[in-house]
Formats: sequence, C-alpha cells, structure tokens
Amino acid sequence: MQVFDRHEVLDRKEIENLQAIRLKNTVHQATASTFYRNSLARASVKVPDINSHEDIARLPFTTKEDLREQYPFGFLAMPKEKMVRLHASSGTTGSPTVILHTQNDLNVWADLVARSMHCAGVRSSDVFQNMSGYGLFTGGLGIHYGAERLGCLTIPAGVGNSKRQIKMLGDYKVSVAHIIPSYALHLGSVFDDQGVDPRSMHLRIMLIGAEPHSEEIRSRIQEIYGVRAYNSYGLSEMNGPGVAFECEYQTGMHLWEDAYLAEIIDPETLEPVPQGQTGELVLTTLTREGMPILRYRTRDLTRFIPGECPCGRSHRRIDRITGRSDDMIVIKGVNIYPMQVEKILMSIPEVGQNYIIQLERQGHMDQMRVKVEIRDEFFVEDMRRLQQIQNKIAGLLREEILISPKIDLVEHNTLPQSQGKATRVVDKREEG
Ligand code: ADP
Ligand code: K
Ligand code: ZN
Repeated sequence: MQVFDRHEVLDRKEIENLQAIRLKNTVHQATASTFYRNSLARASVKVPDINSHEDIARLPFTTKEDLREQYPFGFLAMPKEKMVRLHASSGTTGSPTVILHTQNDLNVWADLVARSMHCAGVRSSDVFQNMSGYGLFTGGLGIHYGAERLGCLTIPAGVGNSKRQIKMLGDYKVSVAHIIPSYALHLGSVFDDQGVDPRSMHLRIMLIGAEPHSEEIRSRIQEIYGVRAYNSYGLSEMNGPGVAFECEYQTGMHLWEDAYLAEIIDPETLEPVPQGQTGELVLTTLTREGMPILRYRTRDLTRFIPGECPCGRSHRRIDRITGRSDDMIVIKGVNIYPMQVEKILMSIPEVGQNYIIQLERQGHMDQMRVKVEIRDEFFVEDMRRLQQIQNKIAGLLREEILISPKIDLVEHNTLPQSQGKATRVVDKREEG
C-alpha cells in the first residue's frame, strides 16, 4: 500500500495512544473558550481526568444548537486575531453555524484532504477539476487546498454552467473530478443533450459526497462516466471534507481516527450502540486549535463496518450515511427515510436521474407524492406503457416503505436541479 501520510498506517494501539494524548490536549485547549469553560465546569470534568480515549464518555455533548447560541465567536479557544478563515455550514437544516480556523488548522485540514484523495487513488500527476461551490461551502476551498497539497493540477471550476464544465473536462484532459452526486447525474444528461459521450473524456476517478446518496447512485455515476466513484464524508463543524473517505477497495469510508474521535450512539439514550449497529455519529476534533469541538452530535446515521479493510489501514470504516436522524418522514404512522425511496427508484431502469418526494395533506390524511423523471426512451406517448411503469414503481416502493405513494412520471430534466446539495423532500403539508 502506498501512503501519503504515516498516520494512515498506524495500528490500533498506536491510534488509541495518540487519541489519548490528543484528547487531553483538546480538552485543555477547549477550556480556553467561553462555551467549554462553562460546560466542562458544569460536567465537573478536569483535564487530568482525561487519560485514555475511553475518557471521551466523561465529556458533555455539543449540539448544533450550542453552536448557534454561541454564534459567531463563543467557541473560539484562541484570540480572534489568530483566525485566518471563516466557513459556514450550508444551512440545510436551519440557520448557519460558523467555524473559524487558524493557519495551522488549515494546514492540518489540507493534509487530511490530500491523504483522503491519495487514499482513493488520486496522484500528483492527475488533473483535478473541483466542481463544487466555493465560498462559504467547505467542499470548495477545503478540497481545493488538499488537491494542491497532493500536487494535482487543480482547476477551481465551481458549480453550474454545465457546458463550460464539459469543455474544461475535455480541453484540460481532466482525470479526477470532485462533484456532488445529484449534480453528477444531471451533468450526465447535459452530456447527452450535447451529443458528447461522458466516457470519451479522460476521467478515471470521481470523488462524490456532501449529500446522502445510495449505492445505486454510485453505480449509475460509474456507469455514465466510466470511472470509479469514491464516497467522501465531512461536515463544516469538523472542518469539512477529509473526515472519512473511501479507499480503493470502496468498502466504506475510513474515518481518520488520529484527527477525529468517533462514537456511534443511540440518539434517544445517548449510549453507544452495540458494535456494528447503526446510530448517530458523534465526533470530536483531536487536532484543532482555533475552535475545538467535543462530542459533536452530527445527526448523521451510520455504523462502523465490522472487520478489516483489505487495504490494511486500521482506521475504522463508517458505512454510507443513510440520512440524518432529523430527516425521517412519518406518514400514516410509518417511519420512512428518503434514502429508502431513492434506493428503490435508482434500481429501476426506466427511472431517470432526478426525483422529488412531496409531502401533502389531503383532508386529515398525510400523503406522499413521488415525482420521478423517466428516461427519454421510455417516455413514450403510449399511456398503457406509462401506466405500467407507474404501477411498477408504486409496487416496489410499497414493498419497501409499506405505504402507497402517488407517483407522477415526468420527462427528463423537468424537475428543479439545485446548484448545490439536492433538495429531495418538499413538505407542503402546512400549506393547506
Ligand atoms: P449542512 O449541515 O448545512 O448541510 P455542511 O456543508 O457542513 O452543512 O454539510 C455536512 C452534512 O452533509 C453532513 O452532516 C451530512 O449530513 C452531509 N454529508 C456530507 N458528506 C456526505 C456523504 N458522503 N454522504 C452522505 N451525507 C453527507
Ligand atoms: K502536478
Ligand atoms: Zn481501506
């Protein structure tokens, strides 16, 4: 195995020893912030209490609400003058939270991203196009500095203007791209409209992440572009990309445990779930100086994948994020995650690249309507044929989610396409 960073090949014991040291330092550092000085005092935790990675359990949790209440500077553990960069979360679920970094924090982050990309097979000889929004969103600058650190010729393409994206991919013989999965599917249909075969590009790797997506979406992206697509996980509160990343074996994402201490808890009881079971991912920064965060409740649902990865790295792997604990839909008493719907839709060959789940109220009843784009070759004038497709989708969905949603079939490229993370669920229940 080729490694970029010696920390990639630490064994379990070495990782845990390092975590113990870094956790102690982090708690010490955190006490310099207004927020943690108070919250650690309330929990009666003192720095000398922290001597093992297991002592994490003594620390209080931190929530997105805490970050919002301290907006913008209440979490700083160093004077504001030491900070050199501010990022904000995209606010998918409410008002934004800001994260500030020192130059040292940025360097460590760039190293983590470079390591992650290298781990997925990217090399300094690659030409890399970053089709992610720049600005406050961490998928832009975060990935950008990592790619440069790795030594790639890096193109800060940003999002949108699909025709120009396609031109750049061709003109600069781009071999690696970073792209949001829903946009990768959309871009595929723009290639179609232009009469260009995405497989005729020079692409060999796509790094996809920033939003939940199913294995079926990965397969589609690999098929459309003739690439290997690697899952990339991160969140602004933990820097951004570079928290967990797939290696060349594509068997789940190695979470860099020298930089983040990870737990998976039951969101109700807040106790760790049994080994290998799904729960909420909780993360602690181990290397951040400007704004350390302890036991952050990500609300992302995943599990540790049991067993060893064939690559030999002992950083544990997390499974594909199945959703956020707060994006569960309850309809007619049934709990449904949007990802369940997506998995079914994307496994149906007639289904195109985009869909929307709409929640409506009919009288006193909640109702789910799924709008589905159908591939051109199936969108024929034959009503009976369309009805068959509709019934097939409804039947397969009912088997998975136990209720019967209404299905609207629409032509390809007619559903709204967002520039950043896709909005998959639209709730119209309060609109009467
Ligand atoms: P926001 O919380 O406003 O979306 P971020 O840009 O920080 O802001 O997004 C981080 C979130 O994006 C994660 O907590 C997770 O829900 C989602 N996410 C990031 N990467 C992935 C991925 N590979 N798979 C699924 N979800 C992801
Ligand atoms: K280079
Ligand atoms: Zn691996």
